[in-house]
Amino acid sequence: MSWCLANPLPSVIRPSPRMSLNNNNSKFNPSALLNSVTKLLWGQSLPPGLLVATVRTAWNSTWQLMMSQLAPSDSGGAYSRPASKFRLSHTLSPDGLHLYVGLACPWAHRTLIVRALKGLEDAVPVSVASPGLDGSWEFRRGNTDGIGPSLDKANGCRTLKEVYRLRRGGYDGRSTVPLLWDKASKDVVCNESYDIIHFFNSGLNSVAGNPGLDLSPPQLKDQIEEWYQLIYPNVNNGVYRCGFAQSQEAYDRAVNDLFSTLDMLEDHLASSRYLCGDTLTLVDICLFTTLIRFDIAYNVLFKCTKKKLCEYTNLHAYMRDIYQIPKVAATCNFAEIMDGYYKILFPLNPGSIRPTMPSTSEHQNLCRPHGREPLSLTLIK
Ligand SMILES: N[C@@H](CCC(=O)N[C@@H](CS)C(=O)NCC(=O)O)C(=O)O
Repeated sequence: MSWCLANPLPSVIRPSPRMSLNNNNSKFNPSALLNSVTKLLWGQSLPPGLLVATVRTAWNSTWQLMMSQLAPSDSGGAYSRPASKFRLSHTLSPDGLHLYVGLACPWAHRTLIVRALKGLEDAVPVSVASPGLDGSWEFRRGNTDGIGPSLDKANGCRTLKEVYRLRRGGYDGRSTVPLLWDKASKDVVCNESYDIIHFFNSGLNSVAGNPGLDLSPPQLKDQIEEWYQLIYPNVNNGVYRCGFAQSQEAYDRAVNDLFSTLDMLEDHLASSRYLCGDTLTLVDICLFTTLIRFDIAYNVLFKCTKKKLCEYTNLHAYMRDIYQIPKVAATCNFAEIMDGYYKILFPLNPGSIRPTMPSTSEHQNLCRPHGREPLSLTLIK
């Protein structure tokens, strides 16, 4: 399965190019084979009761097997996200850094936004990976201007796994984005988005185009941390806890945590322009990358169904406010996000059909006035 789960599909259940249902030239067509077998056994049509019962049993067991291997969970069926392996605890030289991202990924999206707001585009070049059919990240030539899928511009690798393996000492764990790479030492510097955004905010001011912007000012650090301790488990990871829950109880808990937090944020944002008052901070960026995916992916695919984000007046306006900050919209690639979720998270959407984009999430709609200026005494720089 894809990004955001533990491991890509094991090769035994990974469709080979010849087996792919999308491959018109394929010689092996599994659905035609299945059709022939059922016709042989039962004539023109299988009795519906038998068909459903058989497929239900087979699918349930396969689904449980896939989910238990791909999305680690506790004994109660609650998703438990593996910790990032490479954390950043020291300062780094600004030379030779390279960022790897995937555009569907909310964690990588944080790093792209902070990179853009701080003016680090020249100092930290980026390679954009795309999810392959087995969910692991690979590099393909893109055809978009701006930030779009690309080849690996730092190491010329074909897959992100190959990049991780280039590091001294090798690597055989999860190959996740975002990944900050150091060309000089040929090593992974960090693969935890929260560390990377803090570093981009304050560690590269000597090479930043916008060094005056501080998204984590000293007087707000404690508040930022308090908000993050609430938002990370209940919203950022909360949507994944809903989508990857493997029991009804785990899902119910996750969905309650998610929506009670969104309700609370909705109240808070009625009188506060950003989470920490008038100042845009890192924790707003962290919340934004989940909100912008909410109605187009999580509401449907992850069963975050109690409400759509567009039903929350303040949260939706807050999201539009951030979307309209110069350079932010250019980091949001809705086609990549929708493909990334609906086409790649196979166990949650086996038919791979990508639903229509809700109109409230379209660019023109996100550009309509948010009306939040009066809440703020000072404007962002
Ligand atoms: N805690 C990490 C999470 C990163 C993460 O889970 N990235 C996903 C994409 S959304 C990924 O690359 N998954 C690939 C895999 O699990 O093999 C962070 O915040 O940077």
